Amino acid sequence: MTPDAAGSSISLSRDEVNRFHVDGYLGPFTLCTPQQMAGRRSSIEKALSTDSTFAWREQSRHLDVPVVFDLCAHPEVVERMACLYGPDLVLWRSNFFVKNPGDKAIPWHQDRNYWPIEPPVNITAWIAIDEARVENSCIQLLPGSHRKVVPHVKATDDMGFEEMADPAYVDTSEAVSMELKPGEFFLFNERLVHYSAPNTSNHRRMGLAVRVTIPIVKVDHEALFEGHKVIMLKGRDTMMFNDVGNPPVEDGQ
Ligand SMILES: O=C(O)CCC(=O)C(=O)O
Repeated sequence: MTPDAAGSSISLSRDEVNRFHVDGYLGPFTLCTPQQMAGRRSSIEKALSTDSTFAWREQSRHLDVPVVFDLCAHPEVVERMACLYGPDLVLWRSNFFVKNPGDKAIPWHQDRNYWPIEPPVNITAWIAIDEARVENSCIQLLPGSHRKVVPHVKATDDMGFEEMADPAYVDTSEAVSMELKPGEFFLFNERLVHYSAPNTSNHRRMGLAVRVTIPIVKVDHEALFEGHKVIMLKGRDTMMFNDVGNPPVEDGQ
């Protein structure tokens, strides 16, 4: 698939762009129907049961699994990102977040705290592979929290990350639960404070977080993994700061 949907009619209204600036997130949007996502799910599960040639099983599988790359590069995602971050878009990472029944909480955090990119500019599309509801720990977020950088401290043992936003700086009273059907996604900024609760339900919740930046940002490839490369999703690599690779190809092509 050609990721660059030239002439695409997918775009954001001025009101939606303003809302992203005010709230730090936007959505949900539809990438595909739940039935279409069901068709992709078994390929994704198969990929997650095999080792990656690049990193660990759940990270950056867009580099070796075409169905994952196609989700990252989907025009419904890329064209909306372009309305917010401009015409040149660089895919530098993706992560599956698989939350099985009983899995721990992901603490309140800002993504920028953890990332080897400079300056820390990123837009994420979090795509629901499974249904994500409050019961099975959909993402919760704090509208407007992207306006300041929050210090992070060592996380408590009941959390799935090693660091978390300092609770003294986080007011969760206005938290919004981002419930999504399979195939829906939302967009958020690298400073938006977000969280997901322990999965106390009896069903899995899997999502794919697609991390996209712009050419002015230098990615520290070595801090990620050997052989790490970015892939242009749209436009041109105007700065040539990063090692650029190609999308994966289907077996037999
Ligand atoms: O899926 C989750 O539970 C957490 C996701 C997250 O923290 C992220 O996409 O940045």
